[in-house]
Amino acid sequence: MKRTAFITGATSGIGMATARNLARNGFRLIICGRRKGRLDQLKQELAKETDVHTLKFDVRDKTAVFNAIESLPKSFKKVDILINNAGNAHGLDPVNEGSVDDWDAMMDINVKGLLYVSKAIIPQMVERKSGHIINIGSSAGKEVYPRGNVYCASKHAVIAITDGMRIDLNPYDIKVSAINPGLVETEFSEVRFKGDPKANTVYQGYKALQPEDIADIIHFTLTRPPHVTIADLLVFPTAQANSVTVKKSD
Ligand code: NDP
Ligand code: 8X3
Repeated sequence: MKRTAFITGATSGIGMATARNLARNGFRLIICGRRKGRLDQLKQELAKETDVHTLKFDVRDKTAVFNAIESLPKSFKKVDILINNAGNAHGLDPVNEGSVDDWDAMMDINVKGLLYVSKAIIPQMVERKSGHIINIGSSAGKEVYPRGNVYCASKHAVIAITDGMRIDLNPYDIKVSAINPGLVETEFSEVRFKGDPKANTVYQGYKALQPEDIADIIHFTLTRPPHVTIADLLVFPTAQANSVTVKKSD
């Protein structure tokens, strides 16, 4: 029977590539984001391959999260897979110059948003004693780099929450995985730099990971046998050795 995957942040980057990959590979999809036009367009594209339902909500809005998930039609109520992917960096400033609004956005979206969505979906997995949660962390959750401060903190939190979920959900046979990418070429830097042209330079001079690379890894993670859980995976582009060491051509 086809499994149903709930993907947050499916309107762009890693989430969108994952939706495409999973549709191709026979998963049913619930795709989420704030940009309704993009959700509708993606649904139209993927409906040729699988059943797709869209949910428009901001993960920061607790009520909206619970209402959206409660509103799922009967045929989409059973969620087998939760991919907590929605998130971004906002700003790249030293902590003494950082914007409080940026800090709020990162903690509210990357950490609390992930918790709200998880809170709404985990009970049915517990009841059924099955399910798979994949949280998209980051290499920024493994180390702290200059000016990364609060983004790194939010991703360290994602990894800690993932470990906590794996422990607490262990009695219920629920798999919990963290996938932690290094540099992936998406809209991530456009958001981080708020439209500043320096966003364009982040992926220049080397071959960054592509969102499809992460989608492949997510598909691999979801298709291991029942006794195998990918607990925590770190992936870099070959040109990258850690957050600050990237081999670039001149
Ligand atoms: P994109 O900016 O391309 O995509 C981000 C997605 O998150 C969009 O679909 C966006 O949808 C959604 N999103 C952002 N804020 C909210 C919100 N408040 N409520 C609901 N959805 C939201 O970036 P990526 O694909 O790169 O990022 C996906 C994840 O991967 C993030 O968690 C990011 O931290 C992580 N990551 C990215 C890396 C990179 O180098 N690109 C490396 C490591 C991790 P919408 O705007 O429609 O709401
Ligand atoms: C995104 C990768 O290096 O910008 O999580 O933090 S990085």
